[in-house]
Amino acid sequence: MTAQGVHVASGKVREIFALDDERLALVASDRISTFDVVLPTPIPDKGRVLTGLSVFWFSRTRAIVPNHFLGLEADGRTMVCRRLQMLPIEYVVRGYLAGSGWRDYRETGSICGHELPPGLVESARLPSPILTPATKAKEGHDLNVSEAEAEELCGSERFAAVKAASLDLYRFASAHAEARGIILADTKFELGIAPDGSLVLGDEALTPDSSRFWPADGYEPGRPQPSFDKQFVRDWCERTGWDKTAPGPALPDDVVAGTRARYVEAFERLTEVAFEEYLERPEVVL
Ligand code: Q0Z
Repeated sequence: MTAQGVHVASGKVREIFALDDERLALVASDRISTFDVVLPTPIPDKGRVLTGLSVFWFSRTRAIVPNHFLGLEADGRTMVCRRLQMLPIEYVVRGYLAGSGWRDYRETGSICGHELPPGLVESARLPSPILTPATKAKEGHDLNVSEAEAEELCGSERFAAVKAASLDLYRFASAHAEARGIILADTKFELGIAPDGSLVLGDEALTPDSSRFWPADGYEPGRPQPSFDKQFVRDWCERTGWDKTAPGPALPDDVVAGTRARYVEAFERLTEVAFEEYLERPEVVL
């Protein structure tokens, strides 16, 4: 037991504490992972940027779907939320061809049962956003499943509601981001069921750790796009010749500073709140 409650789970870069039977605290650290390895050097304020962005989106999307957000702690990195029964599937919405979606399309011409037009190139914008559910793997990568399989696992009524909510959230957020120079290529939602049986958006939402953010400036289909936030780190790691197995390399100061600046830039562009102001008054994002 700590001031923050009982530790119940760790992610790569986040921790969850139980405050009581109904409430959890989600704490975003400054750790950063790249090529699936957590690096030994933190990025100052990364956790506060991510928590601030989640809270910003939660406060602006609650009319699309209710969410688990209850409150933001004064540290800017801790979000208090309602405890939910999480669904066994995560809901990825893709507006562009990247990552496992690009790989599946190249190999089969479709993604999670969505037939796509032939001739699309890497990073191409899709004719319309698609939902590509994935099962949550404890270790390693999540497994894409068809909508039919997700429907089996969630129930068809529940699945229809989750699908509509996820696509609506993506359309809202990608339009907001694109108007501010950030392409939201894809994003992952985790939903759960509240004690009253209602569907609720949980976890973090529409952050650079749960999404692919690309700079709209310089977007060019036909090649991989640079990550808005992590590209400095990735490029530097590539140049060191690191074999991408743990432990990762310690980052030099200029790479840390450049990466922090990109997270802060994403925060400021999307929220239109000065990051310094968020640090003083985290509730300004609400
Ligand atoms: C989220 C995760 C993290 C490790 C469980 N509102 C909720 N109710 C019940 N469970 C969760 C939530 Cl958000 C829940 N995760 C993902 C987050 C560290 C794993 F910060 N696991």
